[in-house]
Amino acid sequence: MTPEICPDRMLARLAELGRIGALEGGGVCRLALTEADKSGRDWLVAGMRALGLTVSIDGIGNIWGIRPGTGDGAPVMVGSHIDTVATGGLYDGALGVLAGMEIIAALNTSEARTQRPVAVAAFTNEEGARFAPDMMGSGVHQGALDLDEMLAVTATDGRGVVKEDLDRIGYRGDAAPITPAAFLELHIEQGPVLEQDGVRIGAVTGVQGIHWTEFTVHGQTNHAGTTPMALRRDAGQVAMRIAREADAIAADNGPPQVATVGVFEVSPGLVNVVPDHARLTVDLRNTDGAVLEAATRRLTGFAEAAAAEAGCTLTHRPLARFAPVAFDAGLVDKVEAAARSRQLSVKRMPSGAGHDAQMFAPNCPTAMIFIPSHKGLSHNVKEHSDEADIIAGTQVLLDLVCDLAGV
Ligand code: HGY
Ligand code: MN
Ligand code: MN
Ligand code: MN
Repeated sequence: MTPEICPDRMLARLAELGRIGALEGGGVCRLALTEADKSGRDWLVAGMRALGLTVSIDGIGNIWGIRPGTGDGAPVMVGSHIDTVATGGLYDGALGVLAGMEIIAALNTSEARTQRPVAVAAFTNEEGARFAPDMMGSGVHQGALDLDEMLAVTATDGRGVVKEDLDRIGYRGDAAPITPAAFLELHIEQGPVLEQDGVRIGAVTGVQGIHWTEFTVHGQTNHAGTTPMALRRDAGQVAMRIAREADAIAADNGPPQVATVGVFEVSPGLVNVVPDHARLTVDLRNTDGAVLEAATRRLTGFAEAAAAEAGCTLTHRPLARFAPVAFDAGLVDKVEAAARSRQLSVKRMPSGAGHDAQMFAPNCPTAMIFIPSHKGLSHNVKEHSDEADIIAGTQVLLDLVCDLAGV
């Protein structure tokens, strides 16, 4: 019997996971290694076991379940993440993991045997919202990030350390990482392109480069009324200038350059006190690695000069440095062909967002499938994708898994 997706079962799982960490009024918050993340992990592991999968957990808390094949070669792996940002939606990450669960269920129901084993994975801390960098779990799993270094990472809010939080939620395992025969990730586009173009499926060609930098500025508190501007050492003004420079870089480089100041703190935060401390993060991205490197050099050089000019001291540290990644051309072709064979419109496109798949690309044939995001919204509680697109994306993923794993 040919394995078929059961739409109701797939949508029910998405709704069920969406209730874990659900926010009043909609949306989800399952920040990495929090109690909500633990609850999501517990639910997922139970679901994997109920599907008969052999579950493994590695040293950074990545979870994967394997359905055996008739042969014992490397598995075809599908996966993504179940951690979210604080203003998360139902689909970012969850879609790719739960589509994998649905594929296992479809294989089980049809009693199909695959030549290769099939694995479903959920990677730790893809978002990087609490602990930078993002794609932490998949980066360690695939050798792009060092396990001990990542275990020692302190939360950007200063509250928590990866290793302690992993131990607290009981997800620091010892399974050896695996390199699959191929890695596929189904994900919402998180941008406006597919919806604007009226296209159902994105055959993702690669992921743009990502540079995150944290700047910390120290100046001197002083009286807002009595201190002449020339005598101030105003950390807040320096931070604002750095933020404006990030904006200027995006304007000067033009698309696809993007720049985001996501964290911006000044202290002591009092109306009549010149700030003596500021901390900000800048997220720069570009599909061109050389342009991105130059952008980061321009920003850090500007920051150092601005601080010196204002009589402040400045430190900066990289929170993430990921070069652009291209996916396997043959596999991207297969994504396109699989969509077409289901009479789904499809277009090739790069990913603006980072994804776990980018960590597998250097080590095995890797590709991604996008479905449209309503109004291009994501990292927003109103994140939405149509049920028909969710099912279509899952069916394309199933067809690719059956092809690659040999049903
Ligand atoms: O930042 C990103 O692109 C991803 O959502 N972690
Ligand atoms: Mn994601
Ligand atoms: Mn995300
Ligand atoms: Mn992502």
